Amino acid sequence: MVFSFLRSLFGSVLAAARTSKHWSAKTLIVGPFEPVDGDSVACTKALINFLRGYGLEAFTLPTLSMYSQLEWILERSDFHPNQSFPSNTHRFVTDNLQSSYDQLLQSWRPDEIVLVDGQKERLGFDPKGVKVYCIDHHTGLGNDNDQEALIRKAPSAGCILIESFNILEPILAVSILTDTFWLRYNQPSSALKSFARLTQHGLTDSLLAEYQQKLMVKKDAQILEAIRTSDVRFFLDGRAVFVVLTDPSPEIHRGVLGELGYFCDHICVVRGDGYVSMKTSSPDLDLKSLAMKFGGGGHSEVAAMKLDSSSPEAVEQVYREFTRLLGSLQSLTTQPSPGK
Ligand SMILES: [Mn+2]
Repeated sequence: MVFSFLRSLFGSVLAAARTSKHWSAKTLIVGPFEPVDGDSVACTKALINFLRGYGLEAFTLPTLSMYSQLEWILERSDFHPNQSFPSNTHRFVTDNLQSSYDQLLQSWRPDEIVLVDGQKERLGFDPKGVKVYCIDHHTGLGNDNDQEALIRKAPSAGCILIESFNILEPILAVSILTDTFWLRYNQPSSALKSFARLTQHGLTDSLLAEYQQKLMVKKDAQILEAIRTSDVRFFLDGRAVFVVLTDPSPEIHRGVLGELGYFCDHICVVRGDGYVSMKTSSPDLDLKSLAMKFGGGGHSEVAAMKLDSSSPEAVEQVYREFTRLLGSLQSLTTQPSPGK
């Protein structure tokens, strides 16, 4: 008893010494109510491990949703014993965050709630007077570093835990892989620096291989089959693709977009029922105005429309407009530089 009190006291001081933040004796760690992703879940787990390592009390709440490829990260012991779950479950989800929180308060009141990978409006429940501290890398409203938040640009919230709080739990590899799409987007070289720190503190090849295996999304054979049997036209050296699906299923449509998004920068997929969605990674393209010609809308980088019919004529008209738009992009990028 005395020992655990001393451990807790010294833990608090030690933890504070290694970071700019004073950690509370009792902390509830949560991600935003949505999205629940590999960044928010891995950060939650890392902070629980870190604080408990200093003898402090730390728990999390169940989430509104959980992807099956992420549910291995949290364990029963990450939740307060008083939090009730159906006995046959290994999925720690709830359909009411407020009632889960209220249930927790009946037996354990945190000194502080730490929200990782989101800001206060994404807490998703009334904290009932408990102070909330946010750690986030979404800097839409600017940076922040005070008693209530550390918000700054970073590849993932996990990178802020690593760089600013010296939290080097190997599980943070999941945060980095998720938010950089396996080191392809969102400041990948800066993410690599954070990754390197994890490898110096216990992240081994076998651990990383295990994480990656667990994060793998099972391939739906129907999606690969749809790509194999559809009218798929690649152009622009394979960087652009136009697909005509016969299937009207939105699930297949979304799956095909996701799959081809791995290989192509510019995608247009026509669904069996005439719904068309388009996506580009180029800021120089305006897909919205193309969609508007067909009565649709969206954003310049993601847009959609619904054709009156998916007749071959209507589809070919979309194909012509899409390739023409991309042709304008190509002439932009292949223009000879001055002096040549
Ligand atoms: Mn994130």
